[in-house]
Amino acid sequence: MIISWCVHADIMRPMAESTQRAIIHVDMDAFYASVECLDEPSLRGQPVIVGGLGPRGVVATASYEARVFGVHSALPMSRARRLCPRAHFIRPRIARYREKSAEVFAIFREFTPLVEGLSLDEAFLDVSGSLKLFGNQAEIGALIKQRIQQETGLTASVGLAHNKFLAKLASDVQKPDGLVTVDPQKVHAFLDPMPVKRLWGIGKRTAPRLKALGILTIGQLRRSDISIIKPVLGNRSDHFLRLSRGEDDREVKPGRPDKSISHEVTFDRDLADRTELLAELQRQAESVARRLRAQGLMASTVTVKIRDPGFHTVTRSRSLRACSNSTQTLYRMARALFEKWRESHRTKPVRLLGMGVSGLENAQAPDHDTGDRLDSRGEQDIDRVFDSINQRYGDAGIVHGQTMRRKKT
Ligand code: DCP
Ligand code: MG
Repeated sequence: MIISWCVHADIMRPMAESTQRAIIHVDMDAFYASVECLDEPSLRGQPVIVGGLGPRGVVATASYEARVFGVHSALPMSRARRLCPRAHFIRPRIARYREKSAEVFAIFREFTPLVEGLSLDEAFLDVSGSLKLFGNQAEIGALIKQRIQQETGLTASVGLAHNKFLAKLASDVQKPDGLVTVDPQKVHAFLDPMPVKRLWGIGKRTAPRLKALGILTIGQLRRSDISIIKPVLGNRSDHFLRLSRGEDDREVKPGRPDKSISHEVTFDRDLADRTELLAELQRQAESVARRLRAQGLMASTVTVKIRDPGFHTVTRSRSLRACSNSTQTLYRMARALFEKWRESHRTKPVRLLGMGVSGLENAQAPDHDTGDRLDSRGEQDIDRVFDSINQRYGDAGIVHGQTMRRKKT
């Protein structure tokens, strides 16, 4: 029995180990904005900016027509309005983006079970085992792009390479609607001219220190002696040298894009009132818990994020005794974390408040049925009623009492 399984596994093993892997990275173009243009055709070809519309909102994304004006993700919305006043400004509709994301991911899974979602609009695919079925890697890449376009009405940029690192860089170099292959023989030609900050982990702090050593490009890093870079890159020097040579042996790990779910809000004015802050936290717990339940998930850790008017941000996390997706259980933990912070910041106003969950697990896992649930039967029943009403009447159909109070004030 065991022997036959081994033989079978050998036959089934994708060509990965004998030859190189075939990795595809797909990233949707201006994702939120493109979905808005899809649903409202009059927006097509126009500058469209999606993000928070309040006085302190930030840009989630902008259509390529708006990017020409210098608008990009994470820019304060007030600045985006100055840069491109004639743009269409739209509040995000995450539920709708999730629907489109699910359509795109369903297409990925027709080509390979090895799909690793990184976010709603981005995934790695290992198609090493699919080559005989669908054609060579470039053909599969083109086919995926075509099917996304035909079936979802959206465009994607696709990178093809023999590892994740190169595939991800490749999908980015010809955006939007790009299709770029990194030839394994021409890895240095591809990487060498790129700035060092294209390497994962080299950011605003490290790049200037490398620059001081005369290292601006990946090529210059690749040719550097490890003793030169060690004072800056420390025990990660080897890792970065490997990346600079285009080496990366991480596998595509199939899994869901949501490793965490969170909700946060920047208030229009700083808020110091405890009741109002707790009401906001309750609303967030409700939204996060509902998303968990909708995806059949439970979380093991709750995180609260608090930013004060001086932009000092703290996050506080704690694990639950057992996984949960109950609004009240998540809220109780978030409230406890918040109250703990408040003990030492008694009257400090809050600029941003957020809560999130991580350590996500399938709610159907057997230990959850019989396990040590923190949520009472009654609370689970209430959640179910809320979910069904919200499904019929939209997200704000029904909210907990405390949330209601905040909405009225
Ligand atoms: N997003 C966000 N806040 C950010 C960055 C992104 O809310 N700071 C959201 C909006 C994006 C989506 O995530 O539409 C995907 O992020 P990408 O970085 O892939 O950006 P886009 O898909 O919008 O544009 P691109 O064409 O550059 O991929
Ligand atoms: Mg994208």
